Amino acid sequence: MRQPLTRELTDLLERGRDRQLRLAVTGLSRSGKTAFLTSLVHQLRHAGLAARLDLLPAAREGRLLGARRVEQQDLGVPRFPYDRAMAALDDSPPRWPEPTRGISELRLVIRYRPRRPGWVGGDTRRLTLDLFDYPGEWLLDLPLLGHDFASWSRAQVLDRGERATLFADWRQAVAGLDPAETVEEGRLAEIAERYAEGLRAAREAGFADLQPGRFLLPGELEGAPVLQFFPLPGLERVDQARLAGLPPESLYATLARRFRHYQQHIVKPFYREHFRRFDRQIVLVDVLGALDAGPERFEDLSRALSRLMQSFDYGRRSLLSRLFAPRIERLAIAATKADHVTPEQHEPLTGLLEALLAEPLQDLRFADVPVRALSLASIRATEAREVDHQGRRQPVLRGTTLDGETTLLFPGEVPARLPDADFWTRQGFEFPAFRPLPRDGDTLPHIRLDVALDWLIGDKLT
Ligand SMILES: Nc1nc2c(ncn2[C@@H]2O[C@H](COP(=O)(O)OP(=O)(O)OP(=O)(O)O)[C@@H](O)[C@H]2O)c(=O)[nH]1
Ligand SMILES: [Mg+2]
Repeated sequence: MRQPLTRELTDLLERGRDRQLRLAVTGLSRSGKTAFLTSLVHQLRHAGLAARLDLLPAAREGRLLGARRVEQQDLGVPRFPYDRAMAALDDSPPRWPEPTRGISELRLVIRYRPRRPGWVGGDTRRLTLDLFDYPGEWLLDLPLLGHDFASWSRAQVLDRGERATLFADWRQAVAGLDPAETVEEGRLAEIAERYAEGLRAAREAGFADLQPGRFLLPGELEGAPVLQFFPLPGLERVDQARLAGLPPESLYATLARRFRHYQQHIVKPFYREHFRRFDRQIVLVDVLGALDAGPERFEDLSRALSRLMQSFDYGRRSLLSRLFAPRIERLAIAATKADHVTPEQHEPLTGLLEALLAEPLQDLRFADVPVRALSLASIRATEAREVDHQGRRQPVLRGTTLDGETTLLFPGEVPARLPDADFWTRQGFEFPAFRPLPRDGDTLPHIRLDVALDWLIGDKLT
């Protein structure tokens, strides 16, 4: 026990001396967390050399000397696969890093020269930055911690819109089940599998608000009974006292037990270990992807985000702070993949992000947590150009699609507010996914990653 204690103590001292930060990169599945982390590590490693970080004062002033990966804090957690991500980006043709399937960590030591060298410690300083990456699917288990089985079941609305179709098999399987009946083990596993299939189909169709996260990416839990539960529809019509009095072998009691086990033994440890304490946070949102996918998906993203931000809720009532007491000093919210639209659309994109997060932003302001909203591209995959269109200059993008076709296009206008019904009927968005640009030895091109870095760590580099 001595070793971890000593390490914790050193960490504490370093943190006290403002030389250590833990940054939480938060985002739903496919929001761009891994791309952000890869580019962040890459840019900081090449700071002072080829990296273009003009909007980060320490870099602009030539004081940022670079960064090195060092042994991370928790040796039991895999290391963030930076080299693998870079190898994919440098492949020919370049590829995006793989979707994340488990947790990983990385510790970066940044060297810089302070603006005013102190009396002790020479004229260079070090800032240790702890980062971690995980599958976005697991993030939505955080709001699940705030529920009991009955309220969670009620919160899963699966009988409307497109979800009704995606979950049709599961709905048929649970229809007519009585909470009081005893259901055989194999049958439970089968219904749970139908539920997992529904979740997978919904993810495939672009929905974001999907729980439980481990059903989508079970990792080492594949096939374990703890993953064999599902919400029970219609519980609101059953008397609470009757539910509470049902015998342990009843369907209701069995599912509720598994739900609690999932909360206590899977979700809680994950958050305790990785989100327990962090100083700064960036929330990444693929706003453009949701706009492209249409009103129902956009609505779904909005719901998922507000549930998520409620759990992080930076005020006193927060679920996370009640559970683990994190102390967050500042937050960035970023619309990712901004290179999917032409540069003059970046401002409305940030406006739309703020509209999407209006409620949590209000809470943050109230809790006096400094927030900054921006749009960025961690790894820019397009070039902005202009063409003559009917006698006018028209901004366009040039990029290469995943199947290798190089195109010029104007993807569309981003509404600066939450889109109304009219927008959805009028708007034509064209959003192919692009291949990363070949970098030919250059640093990874980005849009405003330096602004995000300045907000998140710049004050520690003065
Ligand atoms: N054009 C563009 N595409 C991006 C950018 N960042 C991410 N993407 C695209 O978004 C996809 C998902 O990005 P990831 O970084 O893997 O997302 P993630 O949040 O780590 O996703 P999970 O690991 O599944 O939770 C990538 O494969 C790219 O296609 C960007 O800066 N520009
Ligand atoms: Mg990832």
